[in-house]
This record gives sequence, C-alpha cells and structure tokens, in this order.
Amino acid sequence: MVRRTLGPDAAVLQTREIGRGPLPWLTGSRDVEVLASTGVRVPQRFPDAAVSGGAVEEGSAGSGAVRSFGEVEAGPLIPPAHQMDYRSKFRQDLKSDPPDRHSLVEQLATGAESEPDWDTGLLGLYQSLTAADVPADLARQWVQRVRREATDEERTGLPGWKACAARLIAREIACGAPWEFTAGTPRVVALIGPTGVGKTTTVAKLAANYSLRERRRVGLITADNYRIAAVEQLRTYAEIIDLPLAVVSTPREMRRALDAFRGLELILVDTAGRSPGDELRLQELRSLLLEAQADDVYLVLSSVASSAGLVRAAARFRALGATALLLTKLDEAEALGNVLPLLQASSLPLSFVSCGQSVPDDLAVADRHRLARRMVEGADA
Ligand SMILES: Nc1nc2c(ncn2[C@@H]2O[C@H](COP(=O)(O)OP(=O)(O)O)[C@@H](O)[C@H]2O)c(=O)[nH]1
Ligand SMILES: [Mg+2]
Repeated sequence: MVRRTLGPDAAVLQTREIGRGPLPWLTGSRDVEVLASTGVRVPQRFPDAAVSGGAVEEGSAGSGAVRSFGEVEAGPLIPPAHQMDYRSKFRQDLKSDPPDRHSLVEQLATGAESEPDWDTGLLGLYQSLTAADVPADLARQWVQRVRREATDEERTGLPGWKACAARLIAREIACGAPWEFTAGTPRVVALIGPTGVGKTTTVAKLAANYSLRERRRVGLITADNYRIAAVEQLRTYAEIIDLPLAVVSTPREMRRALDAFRGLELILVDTAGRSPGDELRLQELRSLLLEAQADDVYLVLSSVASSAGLVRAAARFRALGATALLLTKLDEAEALGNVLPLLQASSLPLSFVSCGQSVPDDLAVADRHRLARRMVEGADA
C-alpha cells in the first residue's frame, strides 16, 4: 500500500498497532499505523525485480509521506555508496572471523590474552569477582594471588578457588572492636560523610540499640542545621526513644552541649552531609569535630557508590580525623566487590554495616567473612 501510494522509493519507517478496529470481536480487525516516507532512504531490502515499477521524480522526494515527516531533511541518510546489502556483509563478516580470535566470554575473562595459564576454574573465579563488581585489574590481582596461595584442598576447581579467595579477602578486611565504656566520661562518637548516605538514620539506630537494648545513657547532638527538616528528623527519633538532643552550629555550642551531657555514657554526634569536594564546608566540619574530641569518628559511606568514588571520598574525609568506616545500604548493593578497593586502600577498620531503612534493626557489626563471601559469590552469599 505504501508503494502504491508513494511510489517505488518509499520506505516503511515504523509500524505499530494502535488499537482494535470497529466491532473487533466480529471482524477480528486491528488498526495499524504505518509511518513511511520517500524522503528518508534506507537500504533496499528486496531484490530489484520485486520492486514494482513506476518512477518517482527525484524532486518529489520528501513531500509525499503518509504522515508528515517535515523535520527530517529530504535526501538519503546513508550515502548511496554505502548502501550495500548489509545482510550479506554481515554473513561475510561472520564467515571471515579469524579462528584464533577469542570469544567474547574469553576476552571478558582475561581482559587481555595475557593469562594463558589460567584454567577454567580460575577464569570462573575472575568472572565471579568481576560480576560481584570487583574492578577488573584488582580481580586479576586476586586471581593471581589465589593461584599462588591456595592450599592443596582449595586447588580442586571453582568452589575451592572461591573459598580461597573469600579466605584471603577476609584477611584483608579489618573490623573494629566493640565499644568500651569508661565510668565518668562519656564515649563520644561522631558520624561524618557525604550527603544522603544514611548518617542520621544510623545515629538513630545506634541510639536506639545502645539506649533501649544496652541500657546505656545516651545523648544526641546534631550539627546538621543546613537542611530544612534535618533537625526535625533526629528530634523525632530522640522523642520516640526519649533521649536528650542538642542542636549546635558552632564549636562553642558543641562545647556547651558536651558539657551538658557530661553525666551520660554515650554521646552520638550527627553532622551535615558534605560533598568531598567542598573544601570550605569540610573545614567548618573539621573545627566542629576538633571541639567534639570524639573517641570515634565514623566515616559513613554508601555501598552503592562506585569503587573509585568511595576511595576518593575516603581520602578526603580521612583528613578530618576519621577513625573507622561505616557502610550503609548493603541491602541496595548488588554485590560488594566495589567496596573492596576502599577497604584495601584505607587503613580504617570497618565498624558497622547498615542494611536497610528500618530503625533500630537494620544495623549489624561488620563481619569480614560474610563481606568477603559476598565479594566472591555476589549478592546471594
Ligand atoms: N536502603 C537503605 N536505605 C537507607 C539505609 N540507611 C539510610 N537509608 C535511607 O537513606 C536516606 C538518607 O538517609 P539519612 O539518614 O537522612 O542520610 P544522611 O543525609 O546521611 O543523614 C533515607 O531515605 C534513609 O531511609 C540503608 O542501610 N539502606
Ligand atoms: Mg542527616
């Protein structure tokens, strides 16, 4: 129909069903919209003989679209010289594929053809690590290390290599020791980090756990009064758990709040999220932290961030005196290979992990063996 209407050069650009015709249950008919044009050239899909005759003047090209196609410039999109039969070219390419070329799977597995002595088990380990978001170059280093250091029992195929990788990776992850409380002086714990990573939620979880479950006397300080409703967020938790809350915006106010909370056992300090690139705001935070003299400064980072982003953020916040890491959103992370460079590069121990939005339950003490298994096995581990 298109060719009858527009001539032999017309091309169908798109067809789609736009509904049922009248009385569809009687006729079974469907309405189909066809978009066609003589102004857009696509390579011929039929042998020349199959095209019915009927010359169309060059000048009329573009004017006879069934539906207006005005914005598209008239004239061939693909220069005639290139309008070859792409099907036969594709077939030719397939046939002429050199036999020594690695399959895509092999290319992915080796990254280069430089690991000829990896057996399928080691290739499988490499694939598991990269599938779990371990960056490719780091994954290669780990496979090489596993190959060197595996015990005889571990050299028995993929499950053995994986067990070895999990064992060695776990050894590289430092986890923090549990808090100790000394009578007479409150333990001060500050949470810092980029925006939206879950600092306030984690403060609420820690507060609820230590006050309701551990029966510690807990006080809250928030230095986040930049965002509308930031204070309200923590105030709501403080009211529900029944804890004192101080809002501070200067080092002097921080000092006063700490004095007022002298008789408590644990003081949790929430801070405003800072972009790792915002030097001015980082300095502001630094002066508040100096005044707080926190026993622990937890750098809170989201496990859904990129591996490079995590390493960069840790380097910037480290300078503020971070003493440990706290990872959030483990429930959202597919796998945890992306945090391996962070854990290897920063010498900070990992304290807690947050694995959901629910206060107070979705918080756990970091378990390096579980984390390592997830880096090797992916999200199911
Ligand atoms: N899925 C998930 N969401 C979280 C987790 N921790 C915090 N959140 C959510 O992340 C968002 C930002 O949290 P918030 O505590 O306000 O982050 P802050 O800006 O660092 O204080 C909120 O919607 C939280 O419910 C977590 O472990 N998993
Ligand atoms: Mg917050």
